[in-house]
Amino acid sequence: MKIGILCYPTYGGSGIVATELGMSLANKGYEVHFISSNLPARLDITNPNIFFHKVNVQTYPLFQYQPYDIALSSMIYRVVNLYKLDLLHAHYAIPYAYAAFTAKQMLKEEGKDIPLVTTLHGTDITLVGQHPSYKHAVEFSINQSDTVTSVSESLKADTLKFFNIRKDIQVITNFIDNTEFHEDMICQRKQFAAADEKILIHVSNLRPVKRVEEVLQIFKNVHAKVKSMLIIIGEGPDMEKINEFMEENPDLIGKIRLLGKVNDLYRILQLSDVFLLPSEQESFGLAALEAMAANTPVISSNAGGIPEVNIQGETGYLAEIGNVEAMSNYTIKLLRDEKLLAKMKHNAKEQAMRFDLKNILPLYEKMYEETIKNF
Ligand code: GMT
Repeated sequence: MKIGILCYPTYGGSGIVATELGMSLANKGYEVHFISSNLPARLDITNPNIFFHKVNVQTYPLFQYQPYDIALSSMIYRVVNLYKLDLLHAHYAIPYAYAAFTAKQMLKEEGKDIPLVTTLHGTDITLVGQHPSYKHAVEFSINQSDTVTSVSESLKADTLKFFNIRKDIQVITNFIDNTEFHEDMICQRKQFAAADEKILIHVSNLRPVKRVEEVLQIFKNVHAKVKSMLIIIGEGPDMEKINEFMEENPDLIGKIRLLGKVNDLYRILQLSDVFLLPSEQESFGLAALEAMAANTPVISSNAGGIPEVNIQGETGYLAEIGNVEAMSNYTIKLLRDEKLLAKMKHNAKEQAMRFDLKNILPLYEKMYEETIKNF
């Protein structure tokens, strides 16, 4: 089967899910064509079954906004024709499902067509997709997709609540390739923390929904009770909030390490004791699953799909969105009790095994086969 994957080339979220899925399919012999604005962050382009097609936007002084979506649908149309693709898989509704629909219309002009699968990832439904500027186009392109999947039950419920959807939505959760977590990948703890210090970690795109100011406040509360340091991985608009916090709390400057965008994330996750995710919205929380795959329990909010991943009292603890005190107290309790911490580290890994690639990939393959069969 020849599959076209349309995705963002990002370091996290939908871009990572799309890339990991495409690479796993390529390893099984599928021919996979990535169509994106840049080479996706984790894509192994040396795999002979993987192709990358960069969307080139022709800039012109007349345009106040460059027409990316037109360039994208033209590229989709060209790649489908050139490589005789069997199926398109759009990751994130905006603009991918919409652009794929336009490409399908172009193909129909020539008496051709291609099945389209759209996977909803989160903010395309809960945040950006809700805006009146996009809402109708998002609803339209979901309804025009041949198959629609969502990464959690919670996101499926939100989609049905916020939009008028005529399609059945299949839940295929995000996944993790546990084989990528090797013992010999463990970094030296002493590179980051003293022997008696605990390590807290947060990984995100530092957008307002991630509530990084709460990560910092939780760390401050924990640090007052438990010898600890905080690692923050990622870049984004709320970076300034971190700088402001450090200016207001100079005694903590040496205890906060900002690592920016990191490629071999697992190496650092593996040496952490607790992962913080106080998000205001999270359709799934892939970052939490990645932490669990590295034996790291999660202290989180109970937003969206997080409770489907992080299990209260087993793989970590959850509190109401914004309840910094509860998240701080849970972290302190966990870090003070070595036995509990060891048990939760073990449980976190077991939970990650439930979401293992080998369990989820066959669901995607079956869904592709059924989509083509019913087309
Ligand atoms: O978290 C983000 O803001 C990025 C966003 C994306 O689409 O790239 O992530 C969403 O998709 C991820 C992969 O399916 C989910 O694990 C995240 O929970 C989801 N983010 C939100 O819902 C805020």
